[in-house]
Amino acid sequence: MSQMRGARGQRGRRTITGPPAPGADRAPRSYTPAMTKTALITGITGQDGSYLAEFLLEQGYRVVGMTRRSSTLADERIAHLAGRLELIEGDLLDQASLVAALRDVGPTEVYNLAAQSFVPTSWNQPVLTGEFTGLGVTRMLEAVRQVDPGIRFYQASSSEMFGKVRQVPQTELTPFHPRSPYGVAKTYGHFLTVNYRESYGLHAVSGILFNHESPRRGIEFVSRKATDGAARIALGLATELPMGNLDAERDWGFAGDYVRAMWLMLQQAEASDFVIATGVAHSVRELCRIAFERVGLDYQRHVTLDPRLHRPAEVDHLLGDATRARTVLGWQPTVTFTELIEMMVDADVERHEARLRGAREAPATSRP
Ligand code: NDP
Ligand code: GDR
Repeated sequence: MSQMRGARGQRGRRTITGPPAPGADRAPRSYTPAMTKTALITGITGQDGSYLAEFLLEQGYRVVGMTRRSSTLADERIAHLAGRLELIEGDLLDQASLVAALRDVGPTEVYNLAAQSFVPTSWNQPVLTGEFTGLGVTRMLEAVRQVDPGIRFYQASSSEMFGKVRQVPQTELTPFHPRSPYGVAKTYGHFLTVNYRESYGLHAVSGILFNHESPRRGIEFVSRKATDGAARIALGLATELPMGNLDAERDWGFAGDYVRAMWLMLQQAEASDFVIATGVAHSVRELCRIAFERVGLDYQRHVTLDPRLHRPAEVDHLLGDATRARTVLGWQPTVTFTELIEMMVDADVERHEARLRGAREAPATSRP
């Protein structure tokens, strides 16, 4: 792991080094290079940060990722971008670090992806979620306003803001009714972004993205939990998978498609907000069925119900209408739900098999 930590330069800036990461998979499609542009991405170590960095590098951008200080490394998703990506330290809790990062980097575009993004954690840590996911947006927007109001700003907003939905499908005009401290914090961040656009004329956009997944999705989210669970059970590493509400429905897409939409939003002459979704909803039950079928198993024999995984207030059904993105941005998804889940199962099987091979091939004297 230590070789992933790159040499530190001035003010905590570093360039990562290290081997390609697993899942350096689907290359984004090419657009006209934008040689002079610099993008600063907060949340670079997350799922979306890694796909967005790949996409922007391919467009010819200079890409700088903001990371927070940690005693352990979280570079796994971006290790394959070694030598092409710069990193700078900063934390959404620390206003001065954001101002300094913007001054040092001089970005033309800021993508604010950093957040406490796991909904169940937001009930356990509501104040921290508000600080990161809500007030963090204010700190970033203030930093933009102070350092260079010409910077274009993208805010990672969420379909969780629709919560207890007022209409189906949801569009940019659907009223919000968030159902978790996470959803409430994102709603605050959304309105703050709109407000800074209206108050100060910032080119600030809020992308209202529905669930998007990939082999790099965090293991605690339901899609990855199901694909990893199916892979482990198929390889004899487990026998059952405890799950929560199987009837919840989501509009799931592929993360690689969704980061392209983020970029397209910032290329528009006028800043405005967009819903990004596939327009097709599936249940968690269906997700489990497809994941287990991929490895030749029947989910009903392995998925068990654990009431402790139910949420205090559930979002039952989300379905997005991305007509505006399709007509204004020319955006549309390229990966179907089944293709997405199968891609994730295959990646999890491959990962576990590689680990098992490694364990078998390790010398008998080796210690854990
Ligand atoms: P992840 O949870 O994978 O990544 C979150 C990122 O935020 C990580 O890089 C994390 O860093 C960073 N972060 C958390 N707290 C701080 C902090 N205080 N200061 C600096 N960085 C911090 O999320 P995704 O990539 O899936 O999502 C990206 C964004 O999009 C999030 O804001 C999420 O809420 C939003 N979103 C996601 C959707 C999805 O379906 N994926 C849908 C709609 C919105 P570290 O590695 O140090 O923890
Ligand atoms: P979500 O994603 O809350 O929609 O937020 P998640 O994958 O956690 O849950 C989706 C649905 O699945 C149900 N579910 C389970 N969820 C988890 N995590 N674990 C389980 O065992 C389980 N069983 C059933 C949930 O109840 C829920 O209805 C994601 C995050 O990426 C947010 O940051 C983002 O804003 C939204 O998507 C859009």
